[in-house]
Amino acid sequence: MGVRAACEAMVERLTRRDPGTPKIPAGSYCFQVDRELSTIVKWEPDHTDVVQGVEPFAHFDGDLRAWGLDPRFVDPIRDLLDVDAVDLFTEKLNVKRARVGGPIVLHQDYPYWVANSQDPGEIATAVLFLDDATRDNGCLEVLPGSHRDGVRKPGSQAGFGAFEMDPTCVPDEALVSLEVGAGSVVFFGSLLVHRSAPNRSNGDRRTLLYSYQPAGREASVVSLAALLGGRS
Ligand SMILES: O=C(O)CCC(=O)C(=O)O
Repeated sequence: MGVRAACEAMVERLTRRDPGTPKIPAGSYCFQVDRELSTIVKWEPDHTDVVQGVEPFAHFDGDLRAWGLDPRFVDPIRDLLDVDAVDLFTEKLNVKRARVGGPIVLHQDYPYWVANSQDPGEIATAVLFLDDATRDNGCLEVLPGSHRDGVRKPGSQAGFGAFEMDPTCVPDEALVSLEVGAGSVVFFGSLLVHRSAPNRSNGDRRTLLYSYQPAGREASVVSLAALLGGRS
């Protein structure tokens, strides 16, 4: 199955399910746990019937797992991590729907992964843009050089929101907007400071993110399953 079709099929499947759990606001997001599938669906906080994203899914979606093992992602990641072989650590789909897709707020990936990885410093991500990404539809914005400056101070929020950075600590003009065409892939490590703005356009702005670690380590779904009391 083509990659866009596989993503939309997964969203459709998850939208039809009723996992019987509440939608819980946490930080800037709204999460719903699906224990049976050991996954988390993110809903748009201002439109809680619209999916914002899903993470993880390679353990239940064979098509999307196969895409994540494509050498066009894996080979550059092996170089980036300087290892011979890598495995998936986690996967995320962001669908940022036309007009209603909200922001992904300023953050590094590192703090989100401290609790469930062997070493978040040894995880790197490939972002595949499924649509042209522009300032208007909420392209990725990155802080050049931030991957060399270590882990930033957490923001002042409590709970899950503490993983987010204080949005005022980086001036808007320091961020570079990655306006890239559909089919582009952006690779980065867990320390890069990044965000993306709401989608103000009439088209979706979807990204598929695969995060990798050196081979032989447990995928994040193992700790997630333990946490959720679901599959292991
Ligand atoms: O899709 C995006 O705009 C940002 C992706 C990202 O940084 C995330 O979901 O953590």
